[in-house]
Amino acid sequence: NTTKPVSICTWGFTKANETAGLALENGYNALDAAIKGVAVEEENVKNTTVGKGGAPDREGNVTLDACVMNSNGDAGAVVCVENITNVAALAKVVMEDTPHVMLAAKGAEELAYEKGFVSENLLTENSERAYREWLKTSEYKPIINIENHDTIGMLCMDTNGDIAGACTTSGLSYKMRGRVGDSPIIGSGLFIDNEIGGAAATGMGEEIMKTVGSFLIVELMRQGKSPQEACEEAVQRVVSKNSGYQEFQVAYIAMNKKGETGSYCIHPGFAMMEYKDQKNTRIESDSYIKK
Ligand code: SD4
Repeated sequence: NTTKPVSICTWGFTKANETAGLALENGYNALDAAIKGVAVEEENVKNTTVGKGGAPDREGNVTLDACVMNSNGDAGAVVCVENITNVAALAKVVMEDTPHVMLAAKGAEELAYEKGFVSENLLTENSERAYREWLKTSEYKPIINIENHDTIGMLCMDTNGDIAGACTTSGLSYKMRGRVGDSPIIGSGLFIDNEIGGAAATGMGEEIMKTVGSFLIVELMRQGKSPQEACEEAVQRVVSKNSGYQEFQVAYIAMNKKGETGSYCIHPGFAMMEYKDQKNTRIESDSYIKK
C-alpha cells in the first residue's frame, strides 16, 4: 500500500517542498520535481547556506556543492562551483551530458555556461556584511551548531512510485577555500536506490562523510529497517565514532518504497517537511540528545 506522490526535505522549507509536491502531482518525474523544489532555496537570498546568498568561504568566495541521483541509479555532482545559482540543475547536466559523475570548480562552471546557465554574483550585500563582521575576529570554528545551517536535501517519489533526490549547499560558513562537505558526495549527503528508498543529510559534513550516512541508511532499509529506525541507527553510528558529538549537529531524512518516511538528528531543533496526501506538513524530528 504505497502513498504517492511524496516529497520530503530537510528543515522547514515549506515552499520548496510544496513546489516539489505540486510538481509531482502535475506529473513531473521524481528527479525534476526535486530539482525544482531545491531551486526555491538556491534562489532564496535569505537562505545563507544554499545557492545565491550563501555564506562565503573565509576568503570571501561563495562556493557551492550539489548532487542529484535519479531512479535508475545515475548520479551527478558538482563541487566548489562559483557564480552559478542552480547547482543541483548543473549536477543533472553532469549526470546526463557528460560521461562523468562529478565535476569541480572551474570545469563545472564552464560546463554551466556552455549549457546556458548565467553567471551571477552569489555574494549578496547581507552575506558580505556578515562576512566583514566575521573578519573582525576571523575565528575559524568549522563546527555546525544547531542553528546556523540550512542545507536542503530533498527526496521525491513520483506518481509512478519512482524515487530520486537532490542535495544543495554552500557548505560551512567561512570554510577553508576548497573545502567540500558531504552534500555533493553520493552516499553521504544523498543516496537513492529505487528498489529500496532514499536518504539525505544535513549538518557537520565531515562526520556524515566518515560514516557514509545516506548510503548506510538505504542499506539498513534494505535489511528491513523502517526509514525512522535507519535514520536513528545512522545517527547512533556518528555518535559512537566521535565522542565530540555534543558539539555538532548531524541530521538525516529517509523514505522507503512504500512512501514511509523518517528523520533523526543529534541535537533537538531539526525538522523536515513532508508532502503527502496533498498536504505539506512540518514534522519535528526526534533527537539523540533530548531537550
Ligand atoms: C556541509 N552538510 O557542507 C553541509 C552543511 C550543512 O546546513 O548541512 N549545512 O558540511
